[in-house]
Amino acid sequence: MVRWDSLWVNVSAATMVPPEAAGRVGAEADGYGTIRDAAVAVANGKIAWVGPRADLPAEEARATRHMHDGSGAWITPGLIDCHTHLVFGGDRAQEFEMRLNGATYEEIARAGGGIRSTVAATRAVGEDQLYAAAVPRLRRLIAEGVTTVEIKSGYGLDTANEAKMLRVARRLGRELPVDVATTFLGAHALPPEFEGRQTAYVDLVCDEMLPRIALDKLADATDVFCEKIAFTPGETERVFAASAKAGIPVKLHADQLSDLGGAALAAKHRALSAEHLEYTSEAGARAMGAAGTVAVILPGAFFVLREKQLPPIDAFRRHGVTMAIASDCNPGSSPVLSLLLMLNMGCTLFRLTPAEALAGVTRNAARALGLSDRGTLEVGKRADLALWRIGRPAELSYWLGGNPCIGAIRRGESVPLAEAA
Ligand code: DI6
Ligand code: FE
Repeated sequence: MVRWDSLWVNVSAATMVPPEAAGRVGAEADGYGTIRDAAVAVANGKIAWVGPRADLPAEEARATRHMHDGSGAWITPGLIDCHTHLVFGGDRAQEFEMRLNGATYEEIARAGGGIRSTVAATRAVGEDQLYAAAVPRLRRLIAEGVTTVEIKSGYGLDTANEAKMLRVARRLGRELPVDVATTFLGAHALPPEFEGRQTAYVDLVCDEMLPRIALDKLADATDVFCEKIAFTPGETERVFAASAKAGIPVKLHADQLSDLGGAALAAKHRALSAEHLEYTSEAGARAMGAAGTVAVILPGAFFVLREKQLPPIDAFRRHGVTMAIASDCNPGSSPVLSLLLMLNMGCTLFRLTPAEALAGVTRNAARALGLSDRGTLEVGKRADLALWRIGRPAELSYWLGGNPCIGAIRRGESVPLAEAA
């Protein structure tokens, strides 16, 4: 008999197992995999048992080290924010103000502002300062039950500064109670010193940055911003080839501002995910469905940029594309510090159902990161849990503002939320 470390009772569980698997674990096929009057047990950092409390094996339950009375709380998988740029220097509140005075995002980017101004601010600070600036942002996410977060580079744009950003991201994962998945986004923007020499910059990304970052094991994935104001599909393929050579999986910022066929390109290269996707075509959605490439939708950037073009959610549904939602936390297009707010915006702006939205920050976000050990409440998965003072799971998408998270567990250990706030 395995001795359980912790057991939660008097809880309702949104296991987030997909409807087709719900019966197997005694859950409802309601999109949340609900188990009412549930019990969840943890041993050695993993989920050891989950099911209706009435079925709890008596001997293990008695021998459990710590019993927790959930007092009617809901328990879900720990949330996963699978797309952020939350390590950066400075902020862009000033550009926010410029936009409100009439300038467009593209105009600001072409005038050397936008991403480039954050590049200057990121290059200008040392590792400790960059770390200190990121900590409070990450704590805000942790306080909402986030137990895994992805963090991209992309504001360094030279080998030393890209590596600096990724080291800061790794350090956040070591020092804060959250798992950090890192993504190398050297092909985010053309740095000013390469003006007019874009091919030479892509050479640097492929021939110097990627091998160095792979050698130092700084990146779990490689991403590219494929867009008219950034990198072409051809350049994207070069970076993908270099990443494949380094043994690093790929992701893509695709079809955010125009349709360059980014979704199909990501699918062709078996990318873990394609992200943004406002301009993705039916054919792009079909290709993603066939390849199993996850669609990461980012309502924060859509909202902040006041986009009109909606991502093709119905096409994603028709073609069986797995959909995730993320904060895209970045200083330009998505200064977002709340993943729960993204659930609301995913529903309100993109017409996701609340169940789709919650799957988008649990099971499907895990897939977008290639992590098969988390994202649902199932025996053998990591004991990453969030506890909520809510009456039903739809509340996680319903409120704007406020935070009903009353507890989080990561690898079976309690996460201090008060400190995290
Ligand atoms: N798409 C975005 O929305 C962000 N990056 C990207 O590739 C914008 C990043 C920024 O403006 O700083
Ligand atoms: Fe992004």
